[in-house]
Order: sequence, then structure tokens, then C-alpha cells
Amino acid sequence: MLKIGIICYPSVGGSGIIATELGKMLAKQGHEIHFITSSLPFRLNSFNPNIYFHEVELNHYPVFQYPPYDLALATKVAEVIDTEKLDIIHAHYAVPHAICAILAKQMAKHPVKIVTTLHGTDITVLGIDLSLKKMIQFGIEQSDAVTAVSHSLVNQTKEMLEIQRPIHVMYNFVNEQEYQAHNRVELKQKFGIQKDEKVLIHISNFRKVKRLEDVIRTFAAVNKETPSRLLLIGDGPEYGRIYDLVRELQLDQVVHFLGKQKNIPSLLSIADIKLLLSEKESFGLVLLEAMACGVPCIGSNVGGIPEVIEDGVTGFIEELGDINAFAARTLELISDTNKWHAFSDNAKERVLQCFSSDKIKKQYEDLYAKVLGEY
Ligand code: GMT
Repeated sequence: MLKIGIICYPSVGGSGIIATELGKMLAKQGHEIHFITSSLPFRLNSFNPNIYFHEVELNHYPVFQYPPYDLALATKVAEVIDTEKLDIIHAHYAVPHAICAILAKQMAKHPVKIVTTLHGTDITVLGIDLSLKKMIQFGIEQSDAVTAVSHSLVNQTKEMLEIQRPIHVMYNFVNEQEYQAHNRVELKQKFGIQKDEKVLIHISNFRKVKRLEDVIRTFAAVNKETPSRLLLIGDGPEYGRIYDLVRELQLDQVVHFLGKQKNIPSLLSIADIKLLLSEKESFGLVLLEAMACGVPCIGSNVGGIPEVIEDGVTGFIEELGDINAFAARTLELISDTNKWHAFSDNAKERVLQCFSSDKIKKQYEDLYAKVLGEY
């Protein structure tokens, strides 16, 4: 059994969820897991004797304009490598986490291997700030193994960063015990949703890349044709603008802004269609969550989305920004009960076949063994 340190962002977000759920599964398997983060990861909600949490504390020295979080993290990681005799550091993101892990490895006395997972944001950051290119390249080159969450992200990383080394694809996964369809009727009543109304859902951090406006306009086109509601889950920078747009389109009675929510499987269970119309998406964990609950998805032909939705089988893929096509596909599914049920069953099946948490955990375990030279 291995001793594994995990560095991730502990707050809500796909990468934090994947890092935490992977840690929980590995702990169940008997590995010793050490989360090293700024606060307790939000999905770490049950006790497991194999899971430890090391908090990175920040001191506010007057000489620093900004408290140096990255250096505090590297120091903490080095300390944990030595005290706990870690075998592996699994860093989620090249910048800053892999960089901190590399620095920690140099400071520590105990030998350790570094596995870095790319979630896409490194590439997004690079698109905004080219001066970080060398840093991201360094994080990737100096890791002992690198993974990415889709083939699309591997190709993008190799192209943009001129990386030659292999990058292993390890897809996102869901906790299948948690993500299942629940009884829909009661919750629908609580929202005042009528029997004949169809429910569309969008879940995100409301960043510009998620194209919330396309979600609203797609819903508006659907709502013109059939009684329907839109559930918006999450919060973020676009919230205010989208709230105004909903009022302007006089959709405020049928669009529900629910903010950040914990019980996502229940909300997905009352949805008929999941919309993810992003302009950047390395995988789209929310699609998998929806599919696991039997919700067919409509997505944009962007990044890793076509690797998750099987076009014409578990949902539909249309070109970025093509509102008419998104709306037409939504209507095609919600107006044909037999088709919807077939897509819903296919979606559940695809999660089990292609994104099984057990299989993906095993892929990570095999990679850890490989970097440790165990085979
Ligand atoms: O989507 C976001 O903005 C959150 C971001 C994150 O860092 O948590 O999600 C990224 O990582 C997820 C887990 O691997 C992926 O499923 C998301 O597609 C990816 N987001 C983007 O590429 C925009």
C-alpha cells in the first residue's frame, strides 16, 4: 500500500471533486492519503482512518504585499513528505501545484515521485498570460508522470506548450453510489413544476466560458414551443448579467436561480435535459454527473465534450453558439418519450462502460506503480 499526498483546490469545482473522490477511493483500497490544502476539501465529508488532512497556514508578514501561499504550500508539502515518508505527490494542476511539489521534493530528504494531473485550467491561464508558459512547461517536464482529463486536452497541451513527453488520458468519473436517479415527483412539486412541464438544467461556476447567455437563449426557444422550466445551479461572475437577461426576456417565472447546491443528484433527477454549451471545456464533469442520473445532454462541439457525450446516442453535440440547433435537439428529445428513454438508458450505460470509477482508480494506481518502478 502507498502513502500518497494530494494537492488540490479544496473548494467547489471539478478538479477538487476528482482529487477528493480519487483520494477517498484510494483510501478505501487501503492506501494512506494525505490531503495538503488550504482548507478541508468540501467533499471530504465522511471519516476514513486512512485519510489525513494537513492545512497550509498563511502568515501575514508586513514585508510581503501578498502572503506567499505557493511557498507556504511547498514548505508544508516538504514537511509532510519527510514526516509521513510519502511515496507519491499527486498534484492537480501544473501551476501552481506541480511547481510547489517540485520545490518540495528538492527541499525534502525522503525520496518522492510526482504525478501531475492537468484539468485544462493551465491551458486557459496560458491563453490569458503567455509569460507563464515556461513555468507550466517546467511543471509538466519535471513531473515523473503527467495525466490529462481528455484526449482533447492532451493534444491542446502538446500543441500550445510544445511538449514531447507522454501524457496519459485519465477521464473524470463520478461516485456511482451517490449519482443515481432518485424519485422525481416530490421535488418537482416543491418547485411548483407542473406534470406537463419539461425541465432543463445547467450547472456551472457561471464563468464567461460557460456561455450562460446561450443557455438562456436556448431555453427561451424551447419554452416558446413547450411548457418548460430551467434550473440554474451555481454562482459566479456572470450571475448579475444573466439575471438581468432573464428578466428582460420575461422568463423570471420559469427560470430558477438556485445558487450553489449540495444535493446535485436530486436536482438532476428532476431534469429532462442537461445543457453544457461552453466555449472551453476540457471534459465537463457535470455531463457525467447528469448521465449517471439518466439525463441526456446537449453540448457544444468543444474540447473534451464530444468525448463524453456520444452524439445521437446519449445526447447531441452541436457547434458552439448554434442556439437554433441546441433548441431543436432539446425539443427532439423532450417531445419523443421513447427516444428520451433510450437516450437516458444509453447515458447511464455509457457512464458504467467508459467512465467507471473503479477502472479509473485502477489506471491511477497502475501509473503510481509505474513511476515507482514496481513494474
Ligand atoms: O469548469 C471549471 O471552470 C472548473 C474547472 C476546475 O478546475 O475544477 O474544471 C476543469 O476541470 C474539470 C475536472 O477535470 C473538468 O471536468 C472541466 O471540464 C474543466 N473546466 C474547463 O476546462 C473549463
